[in-house]
Amino acid sequence: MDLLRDTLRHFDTMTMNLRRFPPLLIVGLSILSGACQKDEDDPPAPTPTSVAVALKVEHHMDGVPLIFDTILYTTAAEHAYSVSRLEYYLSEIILFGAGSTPNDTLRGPYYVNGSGTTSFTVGELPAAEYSGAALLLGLPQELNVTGGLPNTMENVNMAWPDPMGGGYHFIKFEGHFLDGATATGFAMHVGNNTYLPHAALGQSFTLDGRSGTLAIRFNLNELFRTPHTYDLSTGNYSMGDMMLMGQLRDNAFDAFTIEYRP
Ligand SMILES: [Cu+2]
Repeated sequence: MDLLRDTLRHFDTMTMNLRRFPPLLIVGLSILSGACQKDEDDPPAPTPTSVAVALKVEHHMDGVPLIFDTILYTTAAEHAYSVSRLEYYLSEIILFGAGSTPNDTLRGPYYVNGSGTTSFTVGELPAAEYSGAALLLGLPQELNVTGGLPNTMENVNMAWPDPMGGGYHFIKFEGHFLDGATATGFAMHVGNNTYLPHAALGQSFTLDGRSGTLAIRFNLNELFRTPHTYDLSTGNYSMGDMMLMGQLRDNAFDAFTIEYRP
């Protein structure tokens, strides 16, 4: 009985409240509920809109993974070589949309150390199809000035000397190669905006809604070939040498590939 009385009282209050509503508002409410009704007939919205993506950089020589300090690899000019240091920046990674997918850009810069930091958080990217990517091996012009990056230990160690133009090394790639029977050191250092390497990554990929890893693979053998066959025996120290830095810049164009692993 009490329940019934409560319900009746509640109903009464509702009618009272309704009576107090201005007529216009009631008309408005009816239109709104009508609109809701119509929405239910529409097809459901597509589900995945963005995907949590981790960026990972991998290093290899024609498919053989990079192992430091071991003469295990061969340049196009037939020099056996090892790697003792690999540090560089990646920036302005443009993911090219396919079809109606817009381009997306991971600006970075990402400081990569082959024996240290190779993974990065990039957050969410639109779930869609992509036709490939492009990137800078180094820094965009506006950051490549002395003091252009935060004064972390890594960045300070990557500084390019002011007398040589300032800014930062784009890459430090060092090791040893066999010149005849003699193991000789090499240092491939590149800096200066003129020698900033641009790379094109032609592989298409799909972010299908499952979170995963966007892998950028750097084939270091490519730095020694196409279009220039780089000869370590006549150019084992590139820093400040316009011809050698120009060769490394050009050769880097096809040194990277990209793939997505859900
Ligand atoms: Cu240097």
